[in-house]
Amino acid sequence: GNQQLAAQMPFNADKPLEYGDAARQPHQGSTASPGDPVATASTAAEQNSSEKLGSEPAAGVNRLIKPLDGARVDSGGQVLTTNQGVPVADNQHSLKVGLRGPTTLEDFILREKITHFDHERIPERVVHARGSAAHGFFEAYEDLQAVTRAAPFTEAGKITPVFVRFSTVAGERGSSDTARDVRGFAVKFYTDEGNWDLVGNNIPVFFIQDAMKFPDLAHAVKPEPHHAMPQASSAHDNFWDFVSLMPESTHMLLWQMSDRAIPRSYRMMQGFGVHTFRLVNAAGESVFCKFHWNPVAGTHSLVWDEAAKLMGADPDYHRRDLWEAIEAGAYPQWELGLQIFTEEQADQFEFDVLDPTKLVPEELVPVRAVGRMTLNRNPDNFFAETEQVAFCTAHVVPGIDFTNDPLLQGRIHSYVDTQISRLGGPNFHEIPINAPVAQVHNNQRDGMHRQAIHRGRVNYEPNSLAGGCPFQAGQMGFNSFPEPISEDKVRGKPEKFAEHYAQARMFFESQSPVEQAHIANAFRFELTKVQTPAVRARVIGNLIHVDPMLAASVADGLGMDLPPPAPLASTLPQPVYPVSPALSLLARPGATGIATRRVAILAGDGVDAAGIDAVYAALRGAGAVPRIVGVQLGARKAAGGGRVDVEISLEAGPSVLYDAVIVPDGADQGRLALTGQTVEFLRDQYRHCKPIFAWGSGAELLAQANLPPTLPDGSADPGLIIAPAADSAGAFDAFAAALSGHRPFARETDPPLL
Ligand code: HDE
Repeated sequence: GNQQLAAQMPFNADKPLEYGDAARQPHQGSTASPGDPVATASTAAEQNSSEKLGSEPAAGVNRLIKPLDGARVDSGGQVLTTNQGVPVADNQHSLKVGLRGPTTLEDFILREKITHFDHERIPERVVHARGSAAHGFFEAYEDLQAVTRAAPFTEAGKITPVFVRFSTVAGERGSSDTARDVRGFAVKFYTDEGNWDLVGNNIPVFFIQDAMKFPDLAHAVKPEPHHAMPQASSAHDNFWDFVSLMPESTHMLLWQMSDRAIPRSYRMMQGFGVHTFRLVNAAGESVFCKFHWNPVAGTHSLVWDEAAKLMGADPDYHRRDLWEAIEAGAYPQWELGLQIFTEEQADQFEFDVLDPTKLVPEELVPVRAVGRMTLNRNPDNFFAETEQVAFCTAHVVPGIDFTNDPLLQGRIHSYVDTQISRLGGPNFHEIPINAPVAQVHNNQRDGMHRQAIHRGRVNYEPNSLAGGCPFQAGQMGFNSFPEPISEDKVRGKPEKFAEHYAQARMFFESQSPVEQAHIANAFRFELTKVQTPAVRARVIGNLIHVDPMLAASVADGLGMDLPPPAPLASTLPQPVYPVSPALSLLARPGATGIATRRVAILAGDGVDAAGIDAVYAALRGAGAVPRIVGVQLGARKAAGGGRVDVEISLEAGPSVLYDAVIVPDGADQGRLALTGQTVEFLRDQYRHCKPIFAWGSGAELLAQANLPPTLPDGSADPGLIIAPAADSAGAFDAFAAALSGHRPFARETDPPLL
């Protein structure tokens, strides 16, 4: 019936659909549901469903607070209209007095179109402006009701829809993805007891201990206010001036200067809730908890020279990677881990669990895997979903509660507040991406852009005229954990907060030598950009307390003498933490092998087409992404008469876009061998420690590019596989092994040989 009705009506005149059963179904063609593919469906993952994404709300339920179908608009087969639904006859010409005359004020169609355009932009997020997001779901492994009544954890196998946004912090909305920066990792769980937002980062600690300092931190790292430079970079005087005067930032700085701050992919980084939270069970008993997201693909990073070049080659590198992985069905996954400990245990720790510059070592409290998150659908519309999603640390559900971490306490205020200015009013919870799956009933009314049409005369509680509804949930509702407190009202902090270096030392000592070298180099790079010598000296004065060798190496890199150590703020004995192997990126190679890794196969006239076909098939079979790269697009004449189609040119697809390179027999022939781009490509692959597989005369091309055949000490380079033929025994497997693990860093030198 609905379809027939729609067919009879040429325009969007859906007024009759307000009545009867038809009102509960989307007007055919004007909205689309995942089960109902439409001609204009543009993304492969559009068909993937979930409770949040899924189909129609039950009868009587406000469609605006239920799944997204009702909000999706598809204009396939539809006539162009104004925002009032009036069909537009001509979208190309304004209304003029004569063909060459002035435009009339009467042209409401022109004015509506231009006015709407004039207001298309909203303020970008003051921090975390650049980001990308995806839909998915969380699946619980087990029933956790003994420790928490939170809805996602009430039974094994329970599915909760999620929307996840990853971001950089400092850059503006159009900045580059691969800047050295902390990455945001914000998860909105649409639980059946309301929305729970776990608004975390990919680094488990933070720069500061108290919300009072956050505006200063953000001002210091953002572009300097007089000339708005530099974009998306902490490598400038203001940032280092601030942190050098804020020794509590030292631990975080070590993480930020590590390869954690230049991830290979959003899919290959951890996430952390950072603060200590509380879990509360139905009996009202509480334990402390730290949240961890561990990527199934393992933790992998870029190297700095590569990250810097990627900012030019593809500023959307992480955004594209996330989008393409989901479109290809290689759904990114993370395991959720909890570190659960009691208040009594916390009292025994050498650090204060309320201090967000400290982490709880996994060796002290193991991480218990409690579920898995899968991202399986890209947003339909970047603005409507990714830009308008509003994460708030205040969004907790029964079973999850706050602690007195003074940074967390300030965040509880900040996130709701910032949405009011960013999204233009207090009704941002009604924007479809923010609306909970759980129903919303209260007496909050009106405000800008109100969507819900509340019925009835009663908008207060208690009431008798509406039978007391909506009524208080009592024990069923959110009850704050009744933590007993009897203290003076003061500004200050506990003494353990004043110890700033012991965990920074633990982190540094837990890194592999390669990771340690990258940390030292990153300090050297950033401080080289700092113009004020006293700022450099103060930073190194802090590093002396972390590791004197690190401090000496950074000072040496800057051509300065070692300055005096910074004064210590704490008189307590410095704790000594054992090395924590879990803190090294190398601890998590991941379980997905070479899947989603991008491999360039260099090709030109005279290459071994059969060999290329074989490795191409083997790469595809393992889920990797091969690309045939050459001097110019199009068909190349292969050896023996076949042909190879070059998919992308060296110019458009430079080395940094690939995780590894294959150099077939015959690649040393013709134009490929003569170009500077080929040499640059191979040298960057080598410099960035990527696996290289050459067979036959392909090895000649490596020699022409001067790639060293062995490591500097004369031993074999584990990332350089040279074989007589594509199918030589063990050759491809050795290449795949080098590609699936971490990079063959053994060849790295500082400064680089090539
Ligand atoms: Fe945020 N932060 N933050 N932050 N934060 C924002 O909220 C703030 C902090 C984090 O993808 C803002 O909606 C204060 C820690 C993420 O949309 C704002 C303090 C952690 C995102 C804000 C902190 C984060 C934000 C800007 C110190 C890791 C992006 C736009 C008291 C645990 C979420 C917005 C998204 C965004 C304030 C510290 C993570 C202004 C005041 C610690 C992932 O409200």
